[in-house]
Amino acid sequence: MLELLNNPISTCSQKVRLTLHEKGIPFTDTTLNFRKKDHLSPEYLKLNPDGVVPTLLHDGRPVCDSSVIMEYLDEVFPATPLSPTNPYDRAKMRKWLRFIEEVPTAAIRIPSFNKVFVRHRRDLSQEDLDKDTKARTLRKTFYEEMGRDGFSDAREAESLERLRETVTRMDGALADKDWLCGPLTLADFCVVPTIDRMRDLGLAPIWDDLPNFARWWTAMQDRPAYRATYYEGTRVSDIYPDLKEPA
Ligand SMILES: N[C@@H](CCC(=O)N[C@@H](CS)C(=O)NCC(=O)O)C(=O)O
Repeated sequence: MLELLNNPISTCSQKVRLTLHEKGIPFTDTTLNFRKKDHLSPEYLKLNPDGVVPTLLHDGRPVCDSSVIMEYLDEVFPATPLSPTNPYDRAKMRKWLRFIEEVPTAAIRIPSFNKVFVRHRRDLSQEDLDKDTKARTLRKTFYEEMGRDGFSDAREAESLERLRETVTRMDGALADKDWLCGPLTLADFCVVPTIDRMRDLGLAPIWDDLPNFARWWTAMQDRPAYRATYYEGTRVSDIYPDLKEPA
């Protein structure tokens, strides 16, 4: 009944897997291979014209965009609710969702591509590089800017500043509660993949001085849904061993 077309290391996919596991909803986990460009195939583009993962198939009908999918799942499967019932509190949760999409989710792409994914473009001929860029439905200009050498130092610094702003804002919100909105909601799960990726890229020192944030992060990692989402092969350091910290 539910099939998630996704990729183990994709942060957007992880948001949805966290939600499915937390709510205890069974689903078929189908991997799209980025290297083989499964997500840009004509067949997949019919389901998701943006050519990105994840896409949820619910009884064969596609639902696209990770935050939309999270809210959809919470509406269609109301057991274990992850959204406040009161409209004002729900608006506050959605504000977090929008902020997370606009700021940290966009920001983490820069260090992720600079440190990890750009390596696949380094040895391409100019012709193949242009072909690879043109194939991107949603982010042609992003790939153009990245080129074969990655984003500039200024872009990297700006992204790190935005990530720092995110964890600082979270630390403030968590001063008087366990989760971002009080009870555990979609907002908490929405930001987890960015934080997990930060740690995987060696950026955890950014939150060294933020005790409320650190408490939230420890509690999140204790959840069975977190452990189910991050199986072996879901982190960039699982796939690119040079990213592993020396023992
Ligand atoms: N707004 C979309 C963005 C999805 C997105 O950017 N997915 C990335 C992986 S996290 C992707 O498929 N990238 C493929 C590519 O860059 O070619 C969502 O939240 O679902």
